[in-house]
Formats: sequence, C-alpha cells, structure tokens
Amino acid sequence: MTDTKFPPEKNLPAGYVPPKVWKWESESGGAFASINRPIAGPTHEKVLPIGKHPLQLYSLGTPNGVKVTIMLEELLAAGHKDAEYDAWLITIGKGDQFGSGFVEVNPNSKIPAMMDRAPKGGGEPVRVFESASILVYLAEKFGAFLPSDLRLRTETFNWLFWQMGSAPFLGGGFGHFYSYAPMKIEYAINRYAMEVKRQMDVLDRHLADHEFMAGSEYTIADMAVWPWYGRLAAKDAYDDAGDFLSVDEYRNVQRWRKQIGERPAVKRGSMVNRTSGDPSTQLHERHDASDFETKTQDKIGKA
Ligand SMILES: N[C@@H](CCC(=O)N[C@@H](CS)C(=O)NCC(=O)O)C(=O)O
Repeated sequence: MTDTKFPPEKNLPAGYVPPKVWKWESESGGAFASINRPIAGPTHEKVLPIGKHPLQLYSLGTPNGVKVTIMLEELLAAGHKDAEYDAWLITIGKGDQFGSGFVEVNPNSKIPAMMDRAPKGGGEPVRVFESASILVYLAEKFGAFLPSDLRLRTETFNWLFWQMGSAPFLGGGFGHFYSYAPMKIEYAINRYAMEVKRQMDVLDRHLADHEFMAGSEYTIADMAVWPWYGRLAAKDAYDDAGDFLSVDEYRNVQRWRKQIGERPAVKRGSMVNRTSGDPSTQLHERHDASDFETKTQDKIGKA
C-alpha cells in the first residue's frame, strides 16, 4: 500500500511500506510480544485446578481481573455466603491463557474467566467469560449491586458498557504506545492521550453531580470503571502516565476514586491475583477469607 500523500520516508521505521498481505513472521518486540498470536485456540494441554467453593475464578490482578475480585469481596461483605470463591492465578506472560482447560472456559484466551459449579436451579456448571458478563452474572445470581428499577439499571449498563468500549483505548491504545511499545511514536501517543483525556473529562463531568457512576447507588458500573480510570487517577498505571495526562485536574474523578478505594472489599479485591507491587498487597491465590491475613507474599516469602 503506497501512499503518495504520506511518503514512506515518514513511516516508522522510515521507508516501511505495509505488504499487500500481512504475514505472521516475527515478534514485533515490546511487552507481551512473545505471547501475541494471530490465531485462537489452545497451545497446550492443561487441566484447570478446581477448589472447594462453588465459584472458581481463573484470573490475574490486572484491571479486568480486579473488577471481578472486587465484586466477589463486596458480595461476601454484604453477607452472600455462597459467593465464596477460589481464585487461581493465570500468568498471561507465561501463556497460561492458552492451556486447553482455560480455553474451554474462555475461547477468547483472556482473563478473567469463571466457572459457577453450583448454578442457580442446578444442572451443569456454567462458564462465564468477559469481565462485564461475569459482573452481570454475579449481580443477577445474588440480586446485588445492579438496581432492579429500569431507569437505574439502564444507567448502570450505560456506564458498564461505556467502560468496556472505552478501556481498550486506554490500555490497548494509550498504555501500549506510552509504556509497552518498543519505541515511542509521537503520533500514536498523541492520538491516544487525546482520547484518554477526553474520557477522563467525560467521567469528571458526570461525577460532578453524581456520587457514583449510576447515581446515588454503588453498582457494578463503579466496580468496572474504578480499576481502570481510578488507578490512572491514582497515578498507578503505565509508568508516569498520571503526570503525563495531568490527572490531578480531574477533581471529581479524584473524589470518587478515593471514596471507592476506601471500601474494605475494594482493598481486598485489589490484592487477589496481584503479582506486582508491595509484597504485602499481593495475594497470588485466594481460597479462603483468612488468606488475606496469612498468605500474602510478604508472609509466605516468595515475592
Ligand atoms: N474484554 C475482556 C478483556 C480481557 C483482557 O484483555 N484480558 C487481558 C488481561 S487484562 C488478557 O488476558 N490478556 C492476555 C492475552 O491477550 O493473551 C474482558 O473485559 O474480560
């Protein structure tokens, strides 16, 4: 594809011209390059472990994973005893998401993925993948954090789907080119910085006169948005991205992210399957509520 308006010398690397047909030839470099593949399906046989609880979560403490562990901890804190769960670690950097057992739970090979082995009404275990689908499934199963009033329910879904559509621009777009790519490309960074700042402004204006995402009630929409945009606002994402994007200026987002971050269940949920940062905040696997006290990496000394 030659383009006379934008000559190849201006491309990156200079002179690069996309071939007629793209071929999977070599790694592009950068974080995650070694696990990226243009095909789906398993790469190896691996049976997933099953613990003692009805809910089996296969995940990692990334923003998409944390949405679900926050929800599970909130359900338990609200007294839903059947929300007890085993959280198993899926190390995506090592390709665990391409094991045959994981692919059976999520054919898309991405965390988080969950099996409900005691579904409502009985019957075969239910597989649930896509973080928003898991949040809705749990909210419906336990009748919690999703308003039944159609107006409020719709507003919850509005923001839940907003998050699912918007975060790829933050993570896959901005985060990738600002932090993970093997070179800094001004055009790409500018394009995604612009979009992420616009998204932060959307949130900031909304949160100016709404306590929570869906209004006066804390819902699964907050649980979905917080791990992405709350972490960015807290300068806890993509190296110096918080300063680069001047996140302090989003005062209403700051108020909201602090308020949500103080919830004990959010603190606990943020520790589950976490494999970086302060060892006392990393609980690689969670099989019992007491694990938060006894099995963090500082206590078991494997940090
Ligand atoms: N839309 C999916 C996105 C899940 C996703 O992108 N997960 C990432 C980690 S945050 C992953 O598993 N990546 C592994 C890979 O791409 O191979 C969801 O919300 O569940």
